[in-house]
Amino acid sequence: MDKKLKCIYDPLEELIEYFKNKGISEDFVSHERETTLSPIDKILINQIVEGNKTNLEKNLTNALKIYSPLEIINDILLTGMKIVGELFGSGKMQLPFVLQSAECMKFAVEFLEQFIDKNQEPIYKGTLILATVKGDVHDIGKNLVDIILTNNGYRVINLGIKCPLEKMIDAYLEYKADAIGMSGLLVKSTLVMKENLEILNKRNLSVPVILGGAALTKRYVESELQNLYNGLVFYAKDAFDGLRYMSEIKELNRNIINNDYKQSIYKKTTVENNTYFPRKIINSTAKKEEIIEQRLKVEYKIPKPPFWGCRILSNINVEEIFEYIDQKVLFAGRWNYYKRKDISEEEHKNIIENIAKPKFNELKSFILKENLFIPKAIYGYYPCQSDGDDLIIYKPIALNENELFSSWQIKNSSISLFKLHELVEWKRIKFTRQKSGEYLCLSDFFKPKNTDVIDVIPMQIVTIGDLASKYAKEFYNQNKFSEYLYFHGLAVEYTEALAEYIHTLIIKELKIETIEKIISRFPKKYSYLGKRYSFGYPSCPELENTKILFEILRPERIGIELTEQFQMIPEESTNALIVYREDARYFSVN
Ligand code: B1M
Repeated sequence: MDKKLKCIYDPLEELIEYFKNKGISEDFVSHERETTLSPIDKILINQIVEGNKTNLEKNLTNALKIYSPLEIINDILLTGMKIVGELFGSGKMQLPFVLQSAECMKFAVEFLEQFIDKNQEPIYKGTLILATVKGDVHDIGKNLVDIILTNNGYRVINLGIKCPLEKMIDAYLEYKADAIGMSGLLVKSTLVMKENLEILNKRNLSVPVILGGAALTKRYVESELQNLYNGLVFYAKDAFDGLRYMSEIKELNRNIINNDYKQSIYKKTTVENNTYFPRKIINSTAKKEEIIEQRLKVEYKIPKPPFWGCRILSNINVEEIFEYIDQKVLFAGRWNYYKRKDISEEEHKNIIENIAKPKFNELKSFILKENLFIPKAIYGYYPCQSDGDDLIIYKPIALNENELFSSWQIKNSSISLFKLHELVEWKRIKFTRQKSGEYLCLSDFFKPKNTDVIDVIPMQIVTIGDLASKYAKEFYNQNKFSEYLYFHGLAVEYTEALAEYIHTLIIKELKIETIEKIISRFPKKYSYLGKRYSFGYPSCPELENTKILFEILRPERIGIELTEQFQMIPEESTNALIVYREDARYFSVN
């Protein structure tokens, strides 16, 4: 496994070169620090900041002639990590390199451990119990927090994913921890976090709690959750926020807990406004029914699907899907190479060309060689009509249950579009309607029940298999933190790309009128026509509807399972409904 995980290209070296050319490398150890540091201190600090393991053991052995192992860790190496934090905070260093420094720190600490007196208790800056909450399987956010805190001198008890509160409380009491960190990406997880805080109240526990994850907002945590919780609760937007709060909590433990201190913490941060405003505000005097009625009257042509029912695709060209990856999202969003304010367009372009793209190509070759992504999909076309906020999915009367899960073979018929009398209601998807503005609801984009015209809804579900998650985890377990981030980021964007590929296939197969025009504008991505809506996203937040999609497509056949909390296993899987109409657009119902 070790050999497989080795990556030939080292973007860190590129960045160090790049920073060196800008004179930043020499500046890692500031003048103020420099006066109190010996040459070996400086060498080690620089190695941590640069994430450079070359000769590290030799240099640590030299340092051991002067210092004890704990002095090296606490006074020298942690100074390096502090500088890393400062560089990250000021936007001068990006996440993959922070992780490379953490890797170097971990390596150094593991080397020094053999020289630490076994009877000597390790000294930690503090202890955090960390877990992804009950029902949520997201791992990477929590693991990044673990990496950053552990390598900054904290003890982290990582309890894993889907963690019940009782387990966190037991660990909190056992380790006499300073705080509990709860992570979760799902909207549902924010409710679990709330429930957890209520239970902590009932148990008379007022342990400081740090919360993190995409569905949380600062406002929700610092107003609603703080109002109900007897202890302190903090919102951490990233791992370094978690680090900062741990240090504040430790400080707090040293002070008497009083409101002044608590307020001083909150004053430091401004509350974001995450309110959603509908794109188009319609005359508020217009009645809801009129607005919806108008929308339903829009004339449009219903495309003919090439088949009804579904098809399984198991032989997808693995390499072709890489073409569909949105590299901007991958590089900026997943790998953190976004355009920082302090660098020019030119410099950012250099980073993308010389660091991000070569890393992409290297990982791509590695993944293809080792067959790590196995893309599979089920997609299909179904007759449907809307009924208020619901979408009715029909099945042909002529077919029995077993015949529904492949492309439909209907005897004595050359069906292009169905007639209502040939169908019977099969499933019903309940959507949510906006409560104001345009009163939009996804069902409005399909022909209504009273028209007798049968519409078509394409559906899809894709997965890249479970090897990707296993490999990502392997990088993490082997302390290859930056590779973990790169690999995980690429795997999730590849999953998105696969969904995009199937979406495009559907648009092509439906031969929607304007496709030629769209193709000429976007040689690779034509999915701007029609929209892909995934359950759990703002236009259709009802994650539980995934169950209906499973009943229609039966994705167990390509290895996808659904958990009780409507999460798909393998993690790198995603599903969607396609609305083919040109006027389809994304909106939020909340
Ligand atoms: Co999707 N997804 N996704 N997804 N996805 C989310 C999570 C979502 C929030 C997007 C959205 O609505 N805007 C949404 C969930 C909302 C909900 O619950 N309803 C969502 C959805 C709906 C879905 C699907 C259900 C869509 C569908 O198919 N119907 C589906 C489910 C997949 C499944 O069941 N297996 C799905 C699929 C996917 C992909 C496969 C394409 C892909 C991978 C998913 C995966 O990794 N399991 C994916 C991705 C990439 C995302 C987003 C865009 C990014 C997630 C990520 O990897 N973040 C995400 C939206 C978003 O986050 N903006 C989204 C990187 C990670 C490092 O960040 O975990 O936030 P994060 O951790 C950060 C901080 O939050 C903080 O520090 C960390 C490091 O800096 N932090 C803490 C976190 N915990 C902390 C604890 C602390 C301190 C700090 O304590 C001390």
